[in-house]
Amino acid sequence: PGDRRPVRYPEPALAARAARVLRDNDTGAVITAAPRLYPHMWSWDAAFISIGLARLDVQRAISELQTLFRAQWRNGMVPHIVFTENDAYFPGPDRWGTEVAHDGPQHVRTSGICQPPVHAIAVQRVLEIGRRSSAADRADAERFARDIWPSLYAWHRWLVEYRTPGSSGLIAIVHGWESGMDNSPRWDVPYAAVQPGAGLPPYVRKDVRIVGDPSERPSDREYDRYLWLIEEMRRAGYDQRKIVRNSSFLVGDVFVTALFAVACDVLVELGKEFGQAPEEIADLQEWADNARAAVAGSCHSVSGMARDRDLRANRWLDTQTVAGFSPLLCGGAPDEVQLKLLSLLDSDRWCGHPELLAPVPPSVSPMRPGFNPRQYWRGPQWPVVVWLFSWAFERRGWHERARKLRDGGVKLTEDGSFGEYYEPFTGEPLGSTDQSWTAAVVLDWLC
Ligand code: 9YW
Repeated sequence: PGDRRPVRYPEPALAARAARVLRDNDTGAVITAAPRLYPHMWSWDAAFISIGLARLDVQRAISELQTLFRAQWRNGMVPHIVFTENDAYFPGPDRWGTEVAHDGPQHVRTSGICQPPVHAIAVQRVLEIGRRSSAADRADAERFARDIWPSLYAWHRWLVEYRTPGSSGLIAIVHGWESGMDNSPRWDVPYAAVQPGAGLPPYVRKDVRIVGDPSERPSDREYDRYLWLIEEMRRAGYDQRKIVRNSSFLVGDVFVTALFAVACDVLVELGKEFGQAPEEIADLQEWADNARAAVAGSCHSVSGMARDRDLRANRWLDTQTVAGFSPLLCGGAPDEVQLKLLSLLDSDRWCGHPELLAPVPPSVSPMRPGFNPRQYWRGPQWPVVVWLFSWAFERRGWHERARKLRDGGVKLTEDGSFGEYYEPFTGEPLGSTDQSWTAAVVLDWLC
């Protein structure tokens, strides 16, 4: 189809625009995830944002992560949203009502669930960039990496302590939002079992008023279920044990588990470097091994694709999405499985699909029934997902593969709109534009 978009920015101009997006989304206190649609701080967005920011201002990158971790709950959970004063987003802090939580943070309002644990990866990246910058940046980044390590350890420990129920070893999520891939078809089967109760308080969505075409967003039926799960948690006082025991949604998330494994590896590296407690480093090593084994253990015997597990219904979820490539992020699967996954990733079912504008993985294969090129996590390409695979491949020594993904990511985003997600055949930016994490990963690719 070719690139039918009106403009293509050369790299220096694209980087300048990306920097501008981050500056414009800065409220002074936080960099919001997107200007209108997401006027708060999101947990995994903040991690990616700090990576992009480090290219511009190491101090600012550090303070972004510090702001997020100041909202860490006393039990160790890093909440998925830290709310600003802006009330243009629903569900806001009143709907979450996390004041009832015994372990909640003080002085700041947050949601009551979490998001993928990519923060250690961000801290290490900020450190690397800080070290290549001025002497002052180097010293600050090193101090920061040392000081934040115990909070990162507490966050990882929370995931193990509260979120590894059952024998699969996968990290469990209690809401699709915790996966970061909100309405992915990965969750269709477990969500079908969520029955919103009569006691669901009425609500009015705000997202569909901002995104012009509501068909690019989750449906109202999906939102009822999202809101019902929040209602269940609020009624349980955000007590994790109760939630994991009773909530209508409990799924072992293979993508989160893979990211957790590799983030634990990173924390081990940082821990050794900065002389953190040996027992804690040993914990992280064990958690990484267990998580890696859980990811490998989820792989389908024929396709090799990694699978989520519905922990309520006790069955594997076979829906094939980009999360099926999780073993490539963290390693640990047998060589033949890995090779199978790499050739699948290259094939016309994924990055090699002849009609893709940019050869990077869509959220769902264009060959799968149910693939929708315009709808959120049901088909579009997401630059942050590309960044994660590219980063992981670089770390694994697959430089050529990492470079190809990076080049594909730049091609996808060179229209300079910094879309939240992209239509894979036309490259049309969808959802929000000037999305901070898109600008951030582009900056990391270009600088
Ligand atoms: C929502 C902010 C967030 C991301 C999620 C993404 C979307 C928010 O936006 O969720 O209200 O649906 O799915 O991963 O963190 O960018």
